[in-house]
Amino acid sequence: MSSRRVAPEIVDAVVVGAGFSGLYLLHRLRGLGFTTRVFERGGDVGGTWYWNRYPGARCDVESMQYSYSFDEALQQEWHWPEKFSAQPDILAYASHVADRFDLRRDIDFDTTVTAAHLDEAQGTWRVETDRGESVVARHLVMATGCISTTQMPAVDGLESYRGNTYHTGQWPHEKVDFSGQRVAVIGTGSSGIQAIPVIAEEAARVTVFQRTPNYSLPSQNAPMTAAYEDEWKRCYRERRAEMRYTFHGSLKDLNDVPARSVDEATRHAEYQKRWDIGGAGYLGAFNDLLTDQAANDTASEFVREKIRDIVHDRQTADALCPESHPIGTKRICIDSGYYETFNRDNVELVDLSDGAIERLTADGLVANGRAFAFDSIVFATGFDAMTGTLLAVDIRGRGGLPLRRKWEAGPRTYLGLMTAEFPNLFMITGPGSPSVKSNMMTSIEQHVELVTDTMAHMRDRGLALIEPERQAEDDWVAHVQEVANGTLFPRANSWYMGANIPGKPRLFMPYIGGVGPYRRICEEVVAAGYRGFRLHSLDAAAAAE
Ligand code: N01
Repeated sequence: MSSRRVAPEIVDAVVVGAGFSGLYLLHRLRGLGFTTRVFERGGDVGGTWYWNRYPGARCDVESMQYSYSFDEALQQEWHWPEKFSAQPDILAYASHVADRFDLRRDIDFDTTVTAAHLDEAQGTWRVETDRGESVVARHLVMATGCISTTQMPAVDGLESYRGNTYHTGQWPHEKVDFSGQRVAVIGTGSSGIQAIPVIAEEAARVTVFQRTPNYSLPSQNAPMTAAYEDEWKRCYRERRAEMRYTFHGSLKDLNDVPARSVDEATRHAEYQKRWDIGGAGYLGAFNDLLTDQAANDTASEFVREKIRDIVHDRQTADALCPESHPIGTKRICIDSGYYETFNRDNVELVDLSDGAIERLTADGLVANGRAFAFDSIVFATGFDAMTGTLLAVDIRGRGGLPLRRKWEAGPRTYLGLMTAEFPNLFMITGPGSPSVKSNMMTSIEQHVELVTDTMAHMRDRGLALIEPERQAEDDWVAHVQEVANGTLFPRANSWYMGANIPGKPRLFMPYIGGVGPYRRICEEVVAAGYRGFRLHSLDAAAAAE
């Protein structure tokens, strides 16, 4: 037996993640002639849609807009059955894309990237996986998604509970049958709000534990009509081009006047119209809802009135009415029959605003001093968003600097794309980019194209390394916070602010300056010869040390 060490394979790019970012990256990199390895911790493609299989999981961006635009034939041939797509349909789409472009052959599934260390002398990244493989890459692209590391609350007695536990973000692949069961759902964010109505139809009893009430708007979901689909497909080219420069990366009807520039009846009619249409377009009713508290109050109060109209029990309705944050400053929820579910005999709301889940017991839990028995407990308790997945990998840049240490006080990036001291490490929809404050598909395509074009640019000019200048990064970090501070967003204890994770630095992580304006900034940066980035050959890098 030989003890000779086998040199690790060298590729142009390692991509981490085979969700919508990773799939498009692989397709583009291949087209440009770059050798690529993709590592994916899931058993198949789909990313967030692979993991989030909980009952009722559905996208809250309209199907015709939540899809790739890069291939005309693909967007013409795919049929979405509903206005808002259910998780199985989106996963089927991801799978179709993987088949259509023959992507799976370059993806290692069930493989977690554990470490990535920069080799400064070689200008490469050594990437390690939990399968013991080591790959050397000229570029490392983290396509790990923004909401992919689940968060379990630190509750005493978790191990002692003998029933079934589930997290919405790590749902089993086989059908979970709640028939006849007493089920607890902890958490009332987007996931809980989608799951609760569906679970309530099946289970004997559902008890919802709510720490903070959320605003939820009806999706008014409906089957796709041929006329609507045809119209979109006919206009796809122009509409996609327009979407790229809109504020949210999607086409929404924005009413560009302040809320209090119209009288109360007109305002009410505008809210009602948008409530009836359904979806997040409600927040486009007026142009100052997220910057002016008094304007926001009018939109918040309209939804509270709706809750009180829908929910029969007065005490439950009051408990469901959000008061502690302005509407839209936590991710708005979009539901199918959420508030109506509390009129069912088998559903109970437990308000934790003055209490807490104290501990889990062998047969249930104790909350607000009361003991409950459950067959199953569903944790809809969210994610360590935006940074959790990046920091779970032991990433080390120049001088062995761990990314975790560099980001101790919060993520620092230039354009949400790169971070100084970590050359050739790209993040798709990273912190400091519009990411979760946009139609993710639009933002993913923009970043994938920017990263792959940049790699081609470097190759054509014989440049080995790219990294942000420290000053450009400092200025961008300050700009991201300045823009956020001009809005109502910092007033909410949201995961945008890192507030859901104990000890996480508190700052607004996504860029709220808008998808269109952000894209223009990126275009200007590139046109100005990658302003704010240092592009250089390996020799120049070594000489600069
Ligand atoms: O997670 P969340 P999510 N005791 O963090 C509660 C996207 N998404 O999975 O608000 C009791 O929003 C917590 O309470 P509080 C979307 O971007 C999209 O629902 O912190 N409760 C909160 O109610 C979304 O925003 C779609 O006080 C506890 C809930 O758990 C993001 O994913 C669908 C607790 C967590 O809500 C995350 O949504 C689903 C505790 N110890 C998700 N700890 C669509 O496209 C936490 N909570 C539609």
